[in-house]
Amino acid sequence: MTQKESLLEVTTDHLNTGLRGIPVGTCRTSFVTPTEGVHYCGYPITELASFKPEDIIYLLFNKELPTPEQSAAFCDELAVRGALPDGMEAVLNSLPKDGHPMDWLSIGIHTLGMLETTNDWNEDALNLVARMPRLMGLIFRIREGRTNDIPADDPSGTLVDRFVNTLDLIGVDKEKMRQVISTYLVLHMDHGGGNLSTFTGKAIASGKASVYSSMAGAMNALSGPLHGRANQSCLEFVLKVGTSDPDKVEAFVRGELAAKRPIFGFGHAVLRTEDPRATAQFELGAKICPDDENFKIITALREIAPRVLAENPKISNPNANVDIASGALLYHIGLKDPTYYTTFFGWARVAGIGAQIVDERAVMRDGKGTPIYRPKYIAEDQSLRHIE
Ligand code: AMX
Repeated sequence: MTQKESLLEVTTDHLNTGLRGIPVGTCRTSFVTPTEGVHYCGYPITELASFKPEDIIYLLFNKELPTPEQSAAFCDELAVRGALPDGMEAVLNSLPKDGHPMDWLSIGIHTLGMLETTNDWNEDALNLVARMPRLMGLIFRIREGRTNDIPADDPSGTLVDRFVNTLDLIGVDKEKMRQVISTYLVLHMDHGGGNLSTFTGKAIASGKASVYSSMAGAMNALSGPLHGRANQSCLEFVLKVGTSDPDKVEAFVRGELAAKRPIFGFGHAVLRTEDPRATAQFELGAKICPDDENFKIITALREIAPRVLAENPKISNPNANVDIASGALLYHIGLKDPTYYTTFFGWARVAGIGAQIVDERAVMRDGKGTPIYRPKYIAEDQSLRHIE
């Protein structure tokens, strides 16, 4: 965008709408279209779904996919950055065990910043990316009281390996676990500039709070049931359906709608087709767990719910969204407690939000960065004619 052009005429109708649709900035990492969903740096997500997470993180930070040599060097760089500072475990050990895992994640990230900050945007963002797998694994283990014999971290492993090794669940298929988490991370890393958690993280960073403080705030935003926590609700919904019998599933869907409850895992604010991130997860599920009961339920829902929802002309998109399948896959690999699911979303988003914070702080406006966020609020007792 080189010349001044009007993007939107702001009217009183825009007030108290949560800034919906109001252009406020540019985003270098991703955008969402109604037909192909999210694109990372110009690539539609369908083309990226099978890449390894490290390559997508490289893409988001560098705006180009790495060559094999660059990919190997970046993995080495993450290994060097990956060790958690001393003191982290002691803080996690002191947290209330019944606190929500998202609160643990936020406090964990904040604590990392208190223990060690370089105050360089790019350094801190990449250090945080590299430290997330160990932090995630420790949150699970310490929260669940599995504090004996936690395997030592090996930062030279892949990001996903380091989480799986720290978690060290017995009796699970660790290869499937790696596949599901790897795909999950890639699909969830970024989603444009204006979603609540990304916007919140960038807003906090605009006051020059550290990457860690900004990311902890972003995680708090993500934890809300209308935002990231929808993936927890979605698996709870699937468990409530409880059957893959088509007639019973249809009756269940109609019953929920009659009771004015949402059909979780369907609908989208921007997309007008099935979310390609849902399609990718269905493809993975068909490969690794076609006979899993929850996978059969979501497969039945995918067939039936769009037809039923389409009977309501108000619903702009009756198709499956990203949250329909992720919970069933995480459950299948042995992660049975849905209260943890949003932490995986948060882990993935640390890459996208981190890259966007670096762009806004160190790249935009020829490196000067965007100014501190300061949208205008109109006092209720004043005439609104200022903006008419
Ligand atoms: N079940 C029941 N009602 C639905 C619905 C669904 N799956 N999807 C849309 N609707 C309703 C809306 O609540 C709205 O009703 P209202 O006019 O009475 O307020 C009406 O249909 C029109 O909504 P819309 O313009 O099609 O969508 P939206 O942008 O307002 O909402 C979303 C989008 C995702 C919040 C909504 O589809 C929804 O609540 N889905 C179910 C919950 C869910 O899956 N959340 C995860 C979202 C994950 C993501 O990808 N963002």
